Amino acid sequence: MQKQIFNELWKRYTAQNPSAQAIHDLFTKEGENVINDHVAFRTFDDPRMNIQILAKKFVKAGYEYKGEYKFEDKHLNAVHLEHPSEENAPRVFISELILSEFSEDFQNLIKKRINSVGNAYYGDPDMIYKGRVWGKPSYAEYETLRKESEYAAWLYVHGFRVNHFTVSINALKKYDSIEKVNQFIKDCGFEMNASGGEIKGTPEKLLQQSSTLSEIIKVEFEEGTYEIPACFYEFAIRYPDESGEIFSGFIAANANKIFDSSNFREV
Ligand code: OOG
Ligand code: NI
Repeated sequence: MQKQIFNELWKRYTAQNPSAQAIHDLFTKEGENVINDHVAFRTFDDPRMNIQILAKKFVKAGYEYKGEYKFEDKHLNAVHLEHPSEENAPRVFISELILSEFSEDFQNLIKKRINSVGNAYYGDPDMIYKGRVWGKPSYAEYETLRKESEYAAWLYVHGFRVNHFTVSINALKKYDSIEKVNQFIKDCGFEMNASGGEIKGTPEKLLQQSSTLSEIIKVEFEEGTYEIPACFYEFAIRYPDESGEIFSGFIAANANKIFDSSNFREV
């Protein structure tokens, strides 16, 4: 059951972000077996669509809540879920924006959009596939949101979809370090997110991560078509702790910089 969920999510993700498929296929051509370490979703903390609502589909498929994280400067809560028995089932990372911590105008703008949607979407376990459910975005609103939160602006335009898939470096043979993976990605012509350094984390912290910069795509706004960042691709390598068990959680300091992969940039 979980395989089908990730196939559906991958289809939508690569249709919008063909560079992820291209990178995946480059690894495959190198003889590598591409396995997903995790996927990530973003949402608002409104009870109609918060973390628990987005997690529904995965809980139904047998996933269990594992870790909890806080990002004070970004005004986010997050959790991660794991499947207890399915081999190679990707972890699922879900974050939510704490709306009450933003200006009144910001909150009103988001609430107006959320309220404009009928009951058809909220609470449906298939909400993870629905993308932006609140109608055509306004570029002026996108810019207003960006002043307070890049995350909010991204979510306002892209809605419920996987924000990134993550290649498990542990499952690669030839590209067995994050340095080798990053070099390969750059040699193939893709840009990496350098926020906080290209490599987030250390072997001592048991998790190292890197990511591409989000793909720039054309989006139709009320005011016309604009090019903005969509989704990125991540690479992660996990190390065993003293007892020999592979670390399975997330590291807030790393994650805080991974979020920046989808920040707005001029192209
Ligand atoms: C999630 C960022 C955090 C990780 O692996 O630490 C993350 C996001 O950008 O939505 O994916
Ligand atoms: Ni990630």
